[in-house]
Order: sequence, then structure tokens, then C-alpha cells
Amino acid sequence: RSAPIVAAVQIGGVTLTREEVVRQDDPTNNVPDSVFSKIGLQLHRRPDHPLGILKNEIYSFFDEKFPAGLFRKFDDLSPVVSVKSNFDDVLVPPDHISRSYNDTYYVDGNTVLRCHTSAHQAQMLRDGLTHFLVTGDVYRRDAIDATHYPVFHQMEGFRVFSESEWKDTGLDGTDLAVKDLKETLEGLAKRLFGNVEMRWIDTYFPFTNPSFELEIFFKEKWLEVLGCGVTEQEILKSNGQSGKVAWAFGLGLERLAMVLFDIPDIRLFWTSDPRFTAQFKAGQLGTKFKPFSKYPPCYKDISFWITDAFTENNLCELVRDVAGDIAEEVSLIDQFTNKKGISSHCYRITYRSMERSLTDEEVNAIQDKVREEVAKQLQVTLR
Ligand code: FA5
Ligand code: MG
Repeated sequence: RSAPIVAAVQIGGVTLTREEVVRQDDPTNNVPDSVFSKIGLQLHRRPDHPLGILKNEIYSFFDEKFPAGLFRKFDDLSPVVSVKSNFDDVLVPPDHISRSYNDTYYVDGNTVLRCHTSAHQAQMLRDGLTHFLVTGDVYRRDAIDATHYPVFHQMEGFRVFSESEWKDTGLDGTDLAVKDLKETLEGLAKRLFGNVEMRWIDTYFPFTNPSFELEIFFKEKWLEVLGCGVTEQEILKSNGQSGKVAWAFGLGLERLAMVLFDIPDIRLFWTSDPRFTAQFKAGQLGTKFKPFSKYPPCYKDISFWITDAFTENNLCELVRDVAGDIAEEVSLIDQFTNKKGISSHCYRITYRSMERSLTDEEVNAIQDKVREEVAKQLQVTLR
């Protein structure tokens, strides 16, 4: 395995050991070493890293729009959370797809790597907090390409209105929250992007109603940057804030940073190559990344007969676990079903390092290992 074996990581003064989080012989655990090794890195806490620069800029926006310090900031909460916090507390239904082993990393049957920063809402409310920003690394099993990585970063914002703030406005509580939420987030988008075109899309989240997504028009495309809405009463009631009105949002830091800093590939956030890291400085939002020349890609195809148990996420994870960050993309390039009703898939794997040229020998050895593990782990028949 090319993923480095990390023995333990520190978060918020707590040590998480590999034994606790990666248990390859436990069927209720699906966390690979490649993911565990990312947990302690906390890119969002590095002031010279694009994600840290962006986080601090958003902090400044909130400290200027609202009384400084009113929004309490948390960026060091452990990503290992209970299933209850990640899903039940925010009203995610028991049969929701996001709960599946195919979409979420489970440490055991009751514990996950958070898949969103909303996992911390309920505890914050129980602690009596009414204005907070929670930033952290979040984990999702997903495809492999330039904009998807199994670890990314979110910032959660939450505001509870006190009764005196809305009882005299003559507005319905929900209308007031929607108005304030939209005004706040439009102000944030202007602060980050200048005068961009924006639009609000109605959507659904289990924890808010109504719910919206904010999109901005950037480089000829509409880009979804965040989800938000008015918090469900049940969440407030269950966590000691009955009768209040609140809004919440969750935004993706990589999505914003890729646009603001012209970063073309999500893997770059993780590189320690100084040709990347030296280009960014604390407090300098929007420095445009000057790409260093890309090393050549190497393509390898793999074909196999699948069974019902096969999922693309499982394949992507296996490739990522064997090849590490040199796996740039996995894409389905051909599929057909034979007369007996058995389907064949052909995937093209793009290998490319951001740091050096790969040799044929090394890529062939990795591809052989991928083939071996695919046959062993995915219940498919290689062709
Ligand atoms: C959520 O995660 C909700 N918890 C957000 C929320 C919070 C809604 C509070 C309402 C109230 P979603 O899965 O859409 O929603 O992700 C939120 C944002 O994270 C997205 O808008 C996007 O900017 C970012 N994001 C989502 N998936 C990815 C991904 N695979 N890679 C990078 N960024 C992503
Ligand atoms: Mg979304």
C-alpha cells in the first residue's frame, strides 16, 4: 500500500490512534489508512494555506457585519462523531442514502467520520450557543476527479434570534430569518467575489425548512457554493432552544477556494510541494495560483464482469488506497451486458503525480496491484 501508515493523530488536545479508527478486520468499519492519515492535517488551521486564508476572511466578515466576537468560532472539533450527532440530531431519516456504508465512513456501527459540519449543531445548541461558526474537515466516500476528494472542508454558520429581535418587527419569524440569512450570505459572497451575479435555488435538507442553495456565476458557469435554510423547530426544541427562530448554512471551502485562487485540481490542497505552498500568504485572499507545468498522465484501463454488490465508490476507494494521490481520475469508459444478462464495465484510471514524472515500471506495478485487489475485494471477474 502506498498510503503512509500513520499511528496516531492529535485533534483538539485528544489523541486518536490508528487502532481506534482503522480496523480492517471489523466489518462495521470502512475507514482506510489513506483517509486516517488525513485526519490530523487540519489544512483549514494553517494561516498560509488557501483554506486557512479563506476561513480567516470569512471570520473577518462576520466580525465586521456583527459585533466582533458575537459569532463564536470552532475549528478544532474531532471529526469522529456519533451516528446520532451526524444524522439523528439533524433529522436525517433512518433510510436516507447518506447513511449507507457506500457513502459514509463508519468507525463502528455507532460512530462515523462526520460527513458535514452540521454534525455539531445540536451539541452547540445544548451548550447554549446562539451564534457560531464551525469549520472542519468532512469525509465522504465518492468518485475520483479534479473536484472530488474523500476529504474536504466545510464551514457551518448558525444564528439563533432572541424573541426581542423579531417579536417587534411585525414579521413572521421564518420570514425574518430568511431575509437575514440571504442578506448575510449575499454580503459574504460580495466580500469574497466582488460584484458577482448570484441566484437562490430552492432545495431540500432534512434540518432546514425552507432550504436554499446559493449559486454564483463565475467563469461562464453557475457554481453551487453553499446550502442553508431556516432551522427545523424540532432541532431547537430538542436542544434547549424552544420557541426560538434560527438560520443555518454550510459552505464548501474548496469550492470557493478553487475559484478564488484559480486552483485547478482539488488534490493540490494536500500537496506539500513548495511550488504550491509558497504561493500563498496569510491575509492575501485571491492570489492567483500560477500552475507549475503538469507532469504527463498515464492511462490504464481495467475491465471486469460485475455483480450486484459492485459500486463505483468501492472501486474508487480501492484505487485511492493502492495508488494514493497519484490516482487523478477513475472514469467509466465502456459498459455492456451479454446474452446471459451479465454486465461488463471498463474503467480508465488516470495516474499522474503533481510532484514528479512517473515511471512505466512504477505505474505498471500499481496497476497490477489494483487488478489483484479488485479481483480479491470487489467480487468481480477480471477480463
Ligand atoms: C450539506 O452538507 C449541509 N450540511 C449544508 C447545510 C448546512 C444546509 C446547514 C443547511 C443548513 P451539501 O452536501 O450540499 O450540504 O454540502 C454543502 C456544500 O459543501 C456544498 O454546497 C459544496 O460547496 C460543498 N461540497 C459538497 N460536496 C462536496 C464535494 N464532494 N467536494 C467539495 N465540496 C463539496
Ligand atoms: Mg448540495
